Amino acid sequence: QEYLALKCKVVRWSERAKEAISSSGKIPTDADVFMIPATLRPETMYGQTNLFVSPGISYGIFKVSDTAFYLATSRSARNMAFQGIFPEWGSAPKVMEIRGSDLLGSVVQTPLSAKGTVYVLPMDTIKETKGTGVVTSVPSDSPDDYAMTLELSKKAAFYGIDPQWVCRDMLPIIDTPEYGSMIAPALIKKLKINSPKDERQLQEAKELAYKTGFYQGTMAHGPFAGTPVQEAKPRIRQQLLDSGDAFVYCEPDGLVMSRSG
Ligand code: ZZB
Repeated sequence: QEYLALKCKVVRWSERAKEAISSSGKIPTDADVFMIPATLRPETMYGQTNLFVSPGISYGIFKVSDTAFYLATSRSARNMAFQGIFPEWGSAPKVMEIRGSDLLGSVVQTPLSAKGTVYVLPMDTIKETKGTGVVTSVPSDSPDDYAMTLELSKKAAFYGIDPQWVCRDMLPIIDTPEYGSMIAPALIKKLKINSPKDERQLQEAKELAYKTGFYQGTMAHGPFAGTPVQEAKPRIRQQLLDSGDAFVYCEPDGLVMSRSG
């Protein structure tokens, strides 16, 4: 599987993260730390509204240079080490670990997004064995993200977050003949999905959203508005690579995943 790994620079740490980082003494105060979501949908990046981490996952912070650090799962960093992402081939220099629960409420930049910066929120269904364990939320186009956004806005106290961190305004990013320009909310309604735990229906919704968006979608936002998604997608991906806001992250299926995960 080939993902695009997006570099989301932290602009403000949560109180707990700030404390953990400063007491570790491992990250220079003038260095940038980037949270790294892995995505298959670069064409939806305009509509990012939040960043999701799993409260139960322990993330690593890895040194790329004296002034740049990446935050992702250790499993994904080990894979990155063999893809020329860190200076020394085969090694991912971990400087510290931090729990997802300590990251909630931090603020990060989200490249290409209309919002510019977004809050970090919890998503319990993130799998440690896939991607980087960090997920960028696009509730207009991802049924999982929409279901989680609804859940968080209903139960902020239960999740231990400030309700104001949950972004409620979605942008139309992709237009489709069948589901309009808000495909995720349309599918959640159609398939009667009530919770982020409705795994089977969410899987079905995700597959439908992928297919419909890619084969029938037209961009409704940004410089490629009016262009078919099939054409715009590789161009937006390339734009993110050229600007240095993203890099390619590949995940070998099966073998390496089960060995290191
Ligand atoms: C932004 C985005 C926008 C995504 C969208 C999807 C959609 P897949 O298909 O199962 O391989 N993701 C990435 N890592 C994880 C993880 N560890 N646990 C749970 N979800 C994860 O899933 C790849 C997609 O699932 C990724 O692409 C990411 O969300 C999320 F409009 O990035 B995506 C119809 C889907 N639309």
